[in-house]
Amino acid sequence: MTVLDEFFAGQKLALSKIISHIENDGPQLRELLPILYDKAGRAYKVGLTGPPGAGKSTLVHKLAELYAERNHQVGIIAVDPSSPFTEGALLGDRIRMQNLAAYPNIFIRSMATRGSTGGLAASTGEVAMAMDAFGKETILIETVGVGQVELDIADSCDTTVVVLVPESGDSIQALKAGLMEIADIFVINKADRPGASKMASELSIILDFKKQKTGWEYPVVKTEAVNEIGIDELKDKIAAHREFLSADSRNEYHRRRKIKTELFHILDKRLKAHIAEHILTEDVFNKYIEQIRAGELNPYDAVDRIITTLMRDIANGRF
Ligand SMILES: Nc1nc2c(ncn2[C@@H]2O[C@H](COP(=O)(O)OP(=O)(O)OP(=O)(O)O)[C@@H](O)[C@H]2O)c(=O)[nH]1
Ligand SMILES: [Mg+2]
Repeated sequence: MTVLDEFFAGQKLALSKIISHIENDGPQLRELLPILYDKAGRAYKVGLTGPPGAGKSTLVHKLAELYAERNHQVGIIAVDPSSPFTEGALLGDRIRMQNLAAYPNIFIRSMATRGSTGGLAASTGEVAMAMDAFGKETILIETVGVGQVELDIADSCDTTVVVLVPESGDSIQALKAGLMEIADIFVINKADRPGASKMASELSIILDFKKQKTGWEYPVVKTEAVNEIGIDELKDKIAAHREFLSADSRNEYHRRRKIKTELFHILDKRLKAHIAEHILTEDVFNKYIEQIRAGELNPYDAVDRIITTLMRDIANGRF
């Protein structure tokens, strides 16, 4: 039996192996990904993002339990769960992962961001696709939102949940970080701490503007993830947003945009991989760098040369 047979027979170990292939960017991917693509397309993807330590992992795990208890197939992708800001988070994540092991219908995978610019690892979309093809119905993707606009999570998920905490200035922070922009649902977690209600009303005022643009009534859900308070409501709001999307005419526009993003992503990856492996090898790179520094070559002409080599490779069937 091949790994793929095992995968389609529903063996979790095979899913793990396939995800490792994806992460390691193995040569078999060119054949593997279209097979997964054919089987995927049914899962609903929910992204949870927010500042370090806001309680994203705790929320994701409680949500996953709720789904799992209703016999739902759940996948969890935790991107970079060990942010340097929250010491001990990794240990917490490990303990939670062990708790989830009790549910046969939950599959969890952690990924490192590996220096890709957004909060999402480069292959997160493909890992989600593997889970989708495996039969996961809801995929929860956790990523830390620090500073930069988290556009990629919004692009690859159906519903984006931004998790904040009542600490002062957080709503302003969210505005700055562009988190306001991408959120479909806001969560104020750690609502056991003072300031949650004040923050909720501040947010609601800003959200009224957003609603006028999109027609979606942006919910602000107060939760206490550790005490399992508000998780049911969050689950209901996710379901409501899903319903809203399916009835929304702009959804067609988003679907088209998603495919476009996907095409560029694949193109970008394939071109860069070929160039890095076959054209801009270490030696060539060093030669270019020296020539550019010596003023003998400018970067524009260098790129022309790379493209010329690329076209020759294509013409010779080496691409
Ligand atoms: N008081 C309080 N603490 C909470 C609540 N939810 C989570 N925590 C605690 O907050 C800390 C961080 O929780 P995590 O779920 O690891 O937060 P995170 O956002 O995933 O953190 P990173 O992935 O490191 O960014 C943990 O010690 C949790 O127990 C809550 O509702 N109230
Ligand atoms: Mg976490």
